[in-house]
Amino acid sequence: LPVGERLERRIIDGEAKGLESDLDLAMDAENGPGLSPLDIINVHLLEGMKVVGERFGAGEMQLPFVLQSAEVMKAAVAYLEPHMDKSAASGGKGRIVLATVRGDVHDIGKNLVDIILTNNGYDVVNLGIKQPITDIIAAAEEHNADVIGMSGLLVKSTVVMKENLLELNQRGLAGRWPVLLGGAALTRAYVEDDLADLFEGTVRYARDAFEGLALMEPLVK
Ligand code: B1M
Repeated sequence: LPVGERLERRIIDGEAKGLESDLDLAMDAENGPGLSPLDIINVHLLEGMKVVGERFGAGEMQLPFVLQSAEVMKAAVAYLEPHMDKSAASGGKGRIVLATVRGDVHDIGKNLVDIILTNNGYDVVNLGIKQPITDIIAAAEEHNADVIGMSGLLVKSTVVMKENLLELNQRGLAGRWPVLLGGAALTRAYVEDDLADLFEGTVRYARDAFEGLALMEPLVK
């Protein structure tokens, strides 16, 4: 198999042995395809995760195997991270407090958002997973954030995000931080029509980490 497809298979099979040499080869322009770390992630690793999600959703893959796939994905991203272009990573463009919402453990996407924003000059305070809105607000206050970012992959998390926005309304904090939302269970319409209607501040949807990056500048202003 070509190295890109091999990497895809590694995610699907949760096979970490030989991962680093395949990643090296994928980045190698002489002996391999010379892909950028981000292309490796976006084209191959995420394709593998997509298959994992489909199989899991169809009951063809059990949870421990999904966990193994997630571990390989995380190891691959951690290995690629130092190879990424950090020429714009000086910080100072604005600060985002980033969290996976209460009840949700999925953090691969959130951590990609962290990497992309950090490498492009934003300061990211990454609170981790299962974060209640009270902790997110406290961190946004403590770090004087410009933006609050919430990630969540469960359908349940889309409800939690709505509750979080209502909590910001209730505390009179809706105008203080614009909110960026992302995660596979959200839709643009849900965020930009339904949630935007009830939130008294600004809320935006990012389909992926790059859309999140593009939205940061107008949100920080
Ligand atoms: Co879970 N899981 N999982 N899981 N898991 C999903 C989400 C699911 C869709 C799988 C399925 O059924 N097909 C399903 C949810 C169904 C639903 O809610 N209707 C599901 C389920 C059911 C569960 C459990 C409940 C299973 C169980 O226990 N029975 C459980 C949940 C526990 C909990 O949260 N309380 C669970 C657990 C797990 C693992 C621990 C095994 C593992 C997570 C490991 C980890 O993250 N550390 C896992 C995984 C890996 C998945 C799938 C297969 C892959 C998720 C992933 O990492 N994708 C997932 C299937 C799917 O998503 N279709 C699934 C890659 C990642 C890069 O994408 O996070 O979407 P994503 O991020 C994208 C964009 O969404 C965006 O940018 C990223 C790319 O650029 N983005 C943002 C994300 N956040 C953003 C924030 C932003 C901006 C953009 O700004 C703030």
